[in-house]
Amino acid sequence: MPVQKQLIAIAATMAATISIVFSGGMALAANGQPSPWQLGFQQSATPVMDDVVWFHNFLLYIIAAVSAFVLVLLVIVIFRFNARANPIPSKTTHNTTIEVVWTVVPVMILAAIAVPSFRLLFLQQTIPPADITVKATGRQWYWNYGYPDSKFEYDSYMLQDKERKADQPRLLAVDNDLVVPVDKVVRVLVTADPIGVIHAFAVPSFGIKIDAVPGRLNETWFKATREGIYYGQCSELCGKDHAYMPIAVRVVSEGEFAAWLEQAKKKYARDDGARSVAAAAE
Ligand SMILES: [Cu+2]
Repeated sequence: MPVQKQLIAIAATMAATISIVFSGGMALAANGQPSPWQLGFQQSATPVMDDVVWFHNFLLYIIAAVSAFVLVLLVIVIFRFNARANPIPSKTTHNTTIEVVWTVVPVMILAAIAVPSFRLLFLQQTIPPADITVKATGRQWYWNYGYPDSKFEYDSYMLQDKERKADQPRLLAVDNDLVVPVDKVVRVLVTADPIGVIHAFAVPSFGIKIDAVPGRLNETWFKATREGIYYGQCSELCGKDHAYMPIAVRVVSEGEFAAWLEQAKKKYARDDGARSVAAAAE
């Protein structure tokens, strides 16, 4: 019975594929970076991203219910009201009740979506009093990070394969991370080289993505609730090395941050903006 064997083989392949996809999806626990066969978002590390994940799941339930309902209606129409099953077509027209229902119910669904949607938008857009401010400047093609309160800045380049340690992810790890303290509100000022192009600063685990525009200062914020390294990428097509200017944010304890800040002030002392000015003048 070759047909049966074929069917069994197909079923087995499908089951194997599904289990691989789901086991991989379940294994998405990798902190702050994508994982193979990942389903859904990267793990959230901020209150904003928690809400993004919640809103995403909420919408998923709504669209699944709407799609299933429309599918049921279609199936009913196809089988019950086709020409063969229904030789004498009904001339029914207008039904006030159903017209009210199909107007009011979608309005209620949209209102149910709008309320949490606007709440999330306001949460993202309203920057709470910041504990620390950092500035991210998109350049061709790397990021420059500044700590305006401490008056220093430094460049952050992607690590090439030969520079990378075994545990550092390819195309994401950088030489100098953006370092911030855990459980603190970090305001991020985002801009691009004044003589450059548009980039975008995005870190999926933090739920932030904002354009870096030459001559314009955008701002966003995050409050990381767990220590670790969180990766993002430039998210605006910016040129030939667009794919090679990743963002790495290292979230550390308050003590570690203070220690890092002290040594960074000395290490990057000469980069107190002089280079930006020089680069702009070139
Ligand atoms: Cu870019």
